[in-house]
Amino acid sequence: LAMAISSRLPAPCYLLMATLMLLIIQAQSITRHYDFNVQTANVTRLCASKSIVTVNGEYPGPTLVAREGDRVLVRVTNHVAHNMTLHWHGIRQLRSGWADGPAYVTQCPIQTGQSYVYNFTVTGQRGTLWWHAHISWLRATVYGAIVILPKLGVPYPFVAPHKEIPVLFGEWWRADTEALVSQALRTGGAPNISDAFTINGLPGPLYNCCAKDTFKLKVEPGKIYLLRLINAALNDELFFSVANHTLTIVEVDAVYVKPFTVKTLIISPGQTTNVLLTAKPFYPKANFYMSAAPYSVIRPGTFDNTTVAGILEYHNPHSASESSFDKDLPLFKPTLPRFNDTGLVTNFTSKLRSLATPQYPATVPQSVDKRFFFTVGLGTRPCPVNATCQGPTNTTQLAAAINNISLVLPSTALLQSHFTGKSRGVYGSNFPVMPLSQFNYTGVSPNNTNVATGTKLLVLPFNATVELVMQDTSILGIESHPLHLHGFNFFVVGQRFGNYDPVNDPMRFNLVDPVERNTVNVPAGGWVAIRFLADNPVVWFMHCHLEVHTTWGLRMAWLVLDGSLPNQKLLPPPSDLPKC
Ligand SMILES: *[C@@H]1O[C@H](CO)[C@@H](O)[C@H](O)[C@H]1NC(C)=O
Ligand SMILES: *[C@@H]1O[C@H](CO)[C@@H](O)[C@H](O)[C@H]1NC(C)=O
Ligand SMILES: *[C@@H]1O[C@H](CO)[C@@H](O)[C@H](O)[C@H]1NC(C)=O
Ligand SMILES: *[C@@H]1O[C@H](CO)[C@@H](O)[C@H](O)[C@H]1NC(C)=O
Ligand SMILES: *[C@@H]1O[C@H](CO)[C@@H](O)[C@H](O)[C@H]1NC(C)=O
Ligand SMILES: *[C@@H]1O[C@H](CO)[C@@H](O)[C@H](O)[C@H]1NC(C)=O
Ligand SMILES: *[C@@H]1O[C@H](CO)[C@@H](O)[C@H](O)[C@H]1NC(C)=O
Ligand SMILES: *[C@@H]1O[C@H](CO)[C@@H](O)[C@H](O)[C@H]1NC(C)=O
Ligand SMILES: *[C@@H]1O[C@H](CO)[C@@H](O)[C@H](O)[C@H]1NC(C)=O
Ligand SMILES: *[C@@H]1O[C@H](CO)[C@@H](O)[C@H](O)[C@H]1NC(C)=O
Ligand SMILES: *[C@@H]1O[C@H](CO)[C@@H](O)[C@H](O)[C@H]1NC(C)=O
Ligand SMILES: *[C@@H]1O[C@H](CO)[C@@H](O)[C@H](O)[C@H]1NC(C)=O
Ligand SMILES: [Cu+2]
Repeated sequence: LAMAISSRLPAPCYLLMATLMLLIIQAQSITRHYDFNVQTANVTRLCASKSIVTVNGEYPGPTLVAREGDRVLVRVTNHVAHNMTLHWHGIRQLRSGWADGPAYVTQCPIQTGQSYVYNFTVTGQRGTLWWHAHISWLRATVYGAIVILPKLGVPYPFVAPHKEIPVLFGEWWRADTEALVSQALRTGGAPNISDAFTINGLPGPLYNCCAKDTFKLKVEPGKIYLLRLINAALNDELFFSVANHTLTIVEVDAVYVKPFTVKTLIISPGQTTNVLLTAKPFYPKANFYMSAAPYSVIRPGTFDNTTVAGILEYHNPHSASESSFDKDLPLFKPTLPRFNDTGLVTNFTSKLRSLATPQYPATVPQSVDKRFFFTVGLGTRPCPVNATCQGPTNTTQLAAAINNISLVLPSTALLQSHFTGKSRGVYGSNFPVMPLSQFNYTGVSPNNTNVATGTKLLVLPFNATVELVMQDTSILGIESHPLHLHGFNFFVVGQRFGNYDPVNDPMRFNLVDPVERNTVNVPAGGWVAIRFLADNPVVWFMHCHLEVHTTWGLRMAWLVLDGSLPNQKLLPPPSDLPKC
């Protein structure tokens, strides 16, 4: 139409029209429709074929692309024998909690043969997030990238990349993970560790018989690439490095950061990190491994310490002979840190800062309405009568807790029971604001390591400013816990090792440009302080993103009350919301 009209108009009018159309396009947000069919697929990894649960038969699953401001409708149809829910990790879900996804928190599962349309808008976010199953351990294979493009005409606050590539780290078991986790829950012991890590579903050349299953990143000399890194592994924080190249961090958890350049980065399960990789200016006549391996302070042998590698291949656009992977070229490997290199992790995380510019401000709450102190860590539960358990002793099972409470999920959804006023007998509203018993959290572990169980929510008034300090404990050993909060981004205002000092530590808080994210590590034997604005009703899950710890109970839920204005209330549930 514009062309037809413009041909009959003088040039200035044409320009004006083009400008107007651009403005209209910019203002427009669209609805994006996705069909996600949950179905099994047979894939071969580590020389063995295995039937896995997937979306649309893809592993990893399809990339969901939206532009800031768009509405997204994902119709999920469950064709497998397992119950299913999907979570849009990091999407704020403003007033659309029904679409958040954690099973028995915001919804009952989508049962075999049923479907459910996840309906949400992408508001005030741009960057990389991801989606994953949020029931049992099905996210082992059911996950994919979410790419949120900036609004039309809005550039990145960094150099425009030549190409953008999602790079998803995963974790692979030869065994069936659902069988594995149900057995672990029966015995009270730790589930078997994984057999491999993957990059975009591929274990790569460092595992036996996997050379053909290798992720290859093809680059051209001199070009800049945006890698959208996602740690979708279940239980492992990962170091990542590309031989002979540096990585410039530009965004984490779909929030821009002040750029900085490293050789090695660390990424925890649940987290996303956008990095720029600049290809060498000339064809280097070499190939380079890009590798990831775990960071852990727990006992060697109790975590998967293998290394996944992909290959960075240079393609010379002007020379056909040099345009494919050549085995005869030298292959360089990055030097990954030792598995327990906490110093590097601390260095890296201390460099993460919000952009804090007028266009991308850091809206850190400067005053605090509600202060909370949570201990996070492991513990035990007594073995059922007459059973033999495989916990730390044969009379105990492994457990984990927040403020010593191991959350028991109800058999209906917390949000539904809240919304319908049927919370009695489902949950209590008395989650403790601090630990019931104080001890030297990072000193000698108390003799009684048992946790309590319960289904308790912590109630927040609408729009309260919250400060939460999360303190690791040494019970059964210190460990770093990536805590993920649904429904909000938060600012990481402080973190240190040892016990939190409520008098002196707040004086060192960064209230100017702290990093804003949705998943943060409680450092091993230390604490982290976060602040957020509770502007999103109603029920929001918070949990360790190490799946094994979530399973043991390192999880809780917030109840953010509706505000008084109509636009401060949770919308009514969609008619197809699954029932329990
Ligand atoms: C996977 O393989 C099994 C055994 O070979 C077969 O019975 C099944 O139909 C296959 N499933 C799919 C989705 O191809
Ligand atoms: C999605 O949610 C919006 C806001 O509640 C609603 O207006 C719209 O009808 C919903 N769309 C579908 C397909 O359910
Ligand atoms: C890669 O780095 C190694 C040292 O880490 C160096 O010896 C080698 O020359 C480099 N190769 C290229 C092609 O950059
Ligand atoms: C991985 O752990 C096993 C068992 O503790 C150990 O034998 C092996 O050397 C470790 N490998 C690496 C690469 O650290
Ligand atoms: C890391 O692990 C090695 C081998 O287990 C050990 O010798 C070393 O002391 C550990 N380093 C730290 C900082 O814990
Ligand atoms: C941490 O960073 C400092 C300053 O950049 C550096 O001197 C130190 O070696 C780093 N430590 C580790 C463990 O990487
Ligand atoms: C435990 O075993 C004893 C002896 O076999 C039996 O009498 C008792 O009923 C059992 N208790 C439970 C709770 O199963
Ligand atoms: C449990 O452990 C104790 C002490 O280690 C041992 O005496 C006992 O036989 C064990 N019980 C079972 C059922 O294995
Ligand atoms: C807590 O335990 C640590 C490690 O044993 C010790 O260094 C510290 O002094 C203890 N703190 C207090 C307040 O007792
Ligand atoms: C643990 O028990 C031992 C002896 O059983 C006792 O000496 C010690 O004081 C207890 N420790 C704590 C922290 O209660
Ligand atoms: C919510 O709180 C923030 C910060 O305290 C304030 O700026 C904002 O106006 C409040 N919004 C509403 C709707 O009350
Ligand atoms: C699926 O979910 C429903 C509703 O919560 C539950 O009754 C049923 O037992 C679950 N089925 C399986 C196979 O877990
Ligand atoms: Cu999550």
